[in-house]
Amino acid sequence: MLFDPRIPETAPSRGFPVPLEGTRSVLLQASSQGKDPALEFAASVAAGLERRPRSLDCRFLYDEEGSRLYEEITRQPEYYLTRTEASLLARYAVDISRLTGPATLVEFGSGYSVKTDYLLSAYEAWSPEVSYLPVDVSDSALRGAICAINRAHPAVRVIALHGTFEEAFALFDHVSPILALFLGSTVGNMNEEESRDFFTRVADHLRPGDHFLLGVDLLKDKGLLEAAYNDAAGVSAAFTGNLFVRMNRELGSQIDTSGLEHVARFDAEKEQIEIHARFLRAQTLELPLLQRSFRIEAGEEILTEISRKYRIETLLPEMETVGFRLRRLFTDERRWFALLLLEKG
Ligand code: AVJ
Repeated sequence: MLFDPRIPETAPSRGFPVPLEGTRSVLLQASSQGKDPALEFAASVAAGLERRPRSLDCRFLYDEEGSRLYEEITRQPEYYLTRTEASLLARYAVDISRLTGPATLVEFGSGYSVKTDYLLSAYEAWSPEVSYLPVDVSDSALRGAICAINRAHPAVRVIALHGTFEEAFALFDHVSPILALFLGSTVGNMNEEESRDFFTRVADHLRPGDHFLLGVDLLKDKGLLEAAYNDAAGVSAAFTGNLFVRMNRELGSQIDTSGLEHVARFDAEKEQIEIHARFLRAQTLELPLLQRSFRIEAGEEILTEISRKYRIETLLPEMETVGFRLRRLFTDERRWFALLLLEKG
């Protein structure tokens, strides 16, 4: 889905809706977007570099270039996740809409909303005036999504939220019934505790009878998993490197990115892919905003992302514990990916 430059750039707006000219859509800037973003970014980086092992918040991977690179990852032959999930949505969107009945679609981490298309088409059968609330930290991806949806689904009302998942919960009180979407195994970026907290928050903000559609990548052969995160074209490597390009640009961190290597491997015990930037030689990472610098030694690895892989038999009880019951499980013939349609009890 291409970014359409016709979406007007809006004046900086904090906490109030920006109507997008000639459309029925609005782009909301969550309140957190009003604080000093560079200072917040710097503080997060400093905290991560003080941790051992060192790690960075994966949320910052998704600036404009990062969102674009991730979209390119989804088209790589080795990256089966998006393709497999899209085929499930294509096949089952109508079944899903029949199981939930009419609903407002709220999507966490919507990106360019490419896969959501199938669901929007299915829900348009109930009424063409579907409301769709995408939530994402990438402003450019949201604008691209709004534009594409306006074109493909002119009757759909898009209320996009540029902000964190946490800020989306405030919207839940104003819409019902809801189908909350968390697709693409994005939950895999969260550790066990973070995902349990997140699911609890989702359950707490839904009303009985609301639904939650969760897409997860299932545990599979290590070779297939590692190939997906080490594509031959090098897009995954560029995606990891872009975090440092962004830090150089926005924080003045002065890293020579040619001295970094992308390392993604499967940890069989933790059942997760771990992605790192390995420093081929020692470098000093500067954070002038905080007047701090960090010496990174040759061979050191900084964790940029985890991507957890799931077993239905452990995930399902976890979802039940926080207050969901399974309506239906959709999975492909190879059992590579699963969509869980859950109902808030
Ligand atoms: C966006 C979290 C689903 O974990 O597969 C892909 C991110 N990073 N390749 C994933 C990612 C490198 C992706 N998610």
